[in-house]
Amino acid sequence: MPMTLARRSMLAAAAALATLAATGAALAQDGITIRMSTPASETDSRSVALADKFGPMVAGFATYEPHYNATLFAQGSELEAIATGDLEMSIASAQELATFFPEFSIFTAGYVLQDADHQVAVFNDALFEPFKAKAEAELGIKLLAPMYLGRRQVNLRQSVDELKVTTPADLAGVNLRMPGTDAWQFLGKALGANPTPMAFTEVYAALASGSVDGQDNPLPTVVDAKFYEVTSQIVLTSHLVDWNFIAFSKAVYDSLTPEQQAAVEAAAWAAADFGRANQLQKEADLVSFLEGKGLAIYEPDLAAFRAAVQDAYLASDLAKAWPEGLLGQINALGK
Ligand code: KDO
Repeated sequence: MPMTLARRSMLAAAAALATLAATGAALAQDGITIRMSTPASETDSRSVALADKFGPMVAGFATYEPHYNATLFAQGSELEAIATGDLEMSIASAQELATFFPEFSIFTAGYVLQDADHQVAVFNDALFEPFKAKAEAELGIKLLAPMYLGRRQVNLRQSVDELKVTTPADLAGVNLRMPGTDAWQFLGKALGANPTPMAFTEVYAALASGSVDGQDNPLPTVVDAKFYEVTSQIVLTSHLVDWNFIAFSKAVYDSLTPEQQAAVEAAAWAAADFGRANQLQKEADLVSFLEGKGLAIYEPDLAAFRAAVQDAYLASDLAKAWPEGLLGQINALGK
């Protein structure tokens, strides 16, 4: 459910207060501490990229302090924490931003973003400026760079003898874990499944116990989270070329010198580029690794999935929040 106007106004006021606090704090200290909260593990490509690139590049004036596996803030609560000055940075999703600003849901729609290059082109295009501006003005959050998460695939406990997925009709009745926000739940339904909202850190146990039939994530996540230990197949739907954003406190950013701000921007892009290259390489390498672990991996009828998912979005209330012509502009930046 998108956030009410009153709640968003409260957050904007909190962000303004955070600016004053951060300015004072930053001026009062030699260096600042940049706490980053993510549900991702320490070994996830995005976490490694931020630790190996972002941290060292801001070390002259800031201490980068990552918190993994949602140990500091629960998945989905990070943006509000940054807005209220309780956190400086997160690896945010368009789905989380869509809970504040419904128009962000266009970037969560299945089969819209085509690949990693398309993500970068969209993020850097003028069409994305209003989205960055809104996050800054209403949440006090700067979206510094896009992080490639990867092509999301359907990962199931059932063996292919029990369940072979060719079209969305084959997912009818399948209890598919999706992250908790409305945009994610809609995607699960558009795939034909029954979506169950659940935090990322609970997924392995739910698959192991059978309380869900499956989950959807890119292959690197299936490996990093060891979901392959408790599932039997991967259906290569590639239903969402998923991305996150390096979300950074505007209050802290505004308290920095121009040189420090430039360093933060450069560090964010260095991490995004490094992480993207690593994640793409992993996606190429991991099919054979997962087959070696005994999983069946196969392509469904992609045309059937694409048609069903795109039709569902175009007919949805989500699409009513999309600015006129924006989908065409996004498509024009792709291949
Ligand atoms: C997930 O919960 O499945 C998801 O992939 C959603 C993403 O937006 C992102 O939060 C991701 O989890 C975490 O970074 C863990 O990889």
